[in-house]
Amino acid sequence: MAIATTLFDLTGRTILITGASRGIGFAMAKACAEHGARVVLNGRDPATLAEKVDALAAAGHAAEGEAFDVTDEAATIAALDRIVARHGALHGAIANAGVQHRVPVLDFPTADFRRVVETNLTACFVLGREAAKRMAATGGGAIINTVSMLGPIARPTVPAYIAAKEGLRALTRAMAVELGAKGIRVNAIAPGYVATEMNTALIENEPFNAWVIGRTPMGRWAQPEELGGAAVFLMSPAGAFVSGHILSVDGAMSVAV
Ligand code: GCO
Repeated sequence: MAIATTLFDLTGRTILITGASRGIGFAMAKACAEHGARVVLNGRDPATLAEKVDALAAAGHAAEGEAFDVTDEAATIAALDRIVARHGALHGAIANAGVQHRVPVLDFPTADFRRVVETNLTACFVLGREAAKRMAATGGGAIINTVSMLGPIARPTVPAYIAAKEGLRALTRAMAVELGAKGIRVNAIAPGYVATEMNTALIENEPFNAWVIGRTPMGRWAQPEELGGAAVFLMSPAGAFVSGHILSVDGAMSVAV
């Protein structure tokens, strides 16, 4: 007989997810909403964001949008203040927004390196710090950073992405150790190769596609929806004593030679 449990219940929790107009971010937002959370989706383009918010609302979920560029610190702070003003508290934040830039390292422009680090690392720091301030004021919360399988291991032509994502792993641990006393947990999710828009060029590149399929013990790309459960777990009572953790969702690719 199934036992009713609140272990993965997010009812009553307000959770902001950045980069939620598509891909992993939208999948995480949808999964959290399906487990009872009020989700606040972030994206840069208001129209695209509204389509996704409307889709979740049409399915009966509590969903709203906050369009801003995560590299704009003032806009990030203003959005967090609006969320707390509307709902009284922020219980969760998923710093998921990220960019990719693929150029061989010897040709990699400094400006592009700075841009990738700004979005994939610094913006996550700002969101985490500002979210944590607000969470601390209302009893605590949970932060998740979307890192990558890449970081501890690397592949050619994505040096900025790898550096930023590895730095974000370290930032996750740094914030976890400082914020535990305030009732705030900080974890990361490390996706492997996921079939998202950011990776379309890779999927359509037959040799690369074959390499991913061959190097992944589960023999395929992940679907974005397969990242949702990890976010629910780390946001929910089931993860109540999990902090400083990097949760891999990569089909065992990172542990295979
Ligand atoms: C790439 C991909 C990767 C994936 C993911 C792998 O160019 O290799 O974009 O970075 O997105 O991060 O874990």
